[in-house]
Amino acid sequence: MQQYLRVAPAVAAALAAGRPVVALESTVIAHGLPRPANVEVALAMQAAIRAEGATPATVALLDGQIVVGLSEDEIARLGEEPGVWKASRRDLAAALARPATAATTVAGTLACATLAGVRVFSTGGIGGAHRGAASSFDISADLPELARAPVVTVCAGAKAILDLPLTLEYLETQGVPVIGYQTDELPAFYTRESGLRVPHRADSPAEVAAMASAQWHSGLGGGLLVTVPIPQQYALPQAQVDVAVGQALTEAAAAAIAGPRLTPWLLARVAELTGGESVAANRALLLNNAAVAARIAVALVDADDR
Ligand code: PSU
Ligand code: MN
Repeated sequence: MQQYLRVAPAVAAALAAGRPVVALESTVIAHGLPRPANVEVALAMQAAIRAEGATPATVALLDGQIVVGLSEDEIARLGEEPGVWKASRRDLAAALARPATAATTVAGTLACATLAGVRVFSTGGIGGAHRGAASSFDISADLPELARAPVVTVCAGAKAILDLPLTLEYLETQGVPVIGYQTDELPAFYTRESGLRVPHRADSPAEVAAMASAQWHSGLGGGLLVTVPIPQQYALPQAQVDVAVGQALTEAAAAAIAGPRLTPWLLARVAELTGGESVAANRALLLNNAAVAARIAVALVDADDR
């Protein structure tokens, strides 16, 4: 396994000492945000995690290895190199063998975090069941991986490009506890509300840590999903999001965009249609999620010490 896994010294030291660590994905760097905001935000997320007393561990595949804990130079490389793969779980072995430079999705990052023993992960929005999934079967590998990996994933819900009720149904089928953070509703990324109730709620990092401890120390295993609403002042107007999402979906269907290209295509189109405001919103929720995840990681260590 050592051949394929490289854990950065700072991350390895924190894990060995039982100190808090937060994993970060890299698809947002390579495919989710425009340059140069991508690298700036990636570094700011790491800083936000450090400010809460935890160690950041950004994940990607470089030169035939899973790297858990990218350096600043490696983050810049991911943000600038052309042809970086978008790696879900099914792409990891191929990227290692080739080798290909690969950014990891939520599913890919969860699989790699599990190998390294990282228990908390922060992202922006998870993948989910696409609209029309009942016939296309396009359900992100993020959902089964959230069930499988023994990790707390912190996100801002899922974008309205997806079928959110179907996404919640699938998470229920897979046995993933979906926990609203200081909310009873599933947040919808750019907006704080979706009109959909989440099954569980936690109002503090300690409450999330207590649920995770119960799940893992009881032997139930698997992951938990914490959904954090975007900070109010950065939320986009619902109508603006609805119009942009509607237009992006219509255009994607007309252009027959499907498979792994679909999510990045829709995200880029919605970003174009909503202008710079969507990038500011994306940045704000990514930093907020990173800070909440770090507080949860700290609370988990405290729970272990008791
Ligand atoms: N949703 C977002 N932003 C993102 C993604 C999803 O709002 O950057 C990325 C994540 O890396 C997620 C991936 O894991 O897209 C899902 O892709 P797919 O639907 O092809 O599984
Ligand atoms: Mn898909």
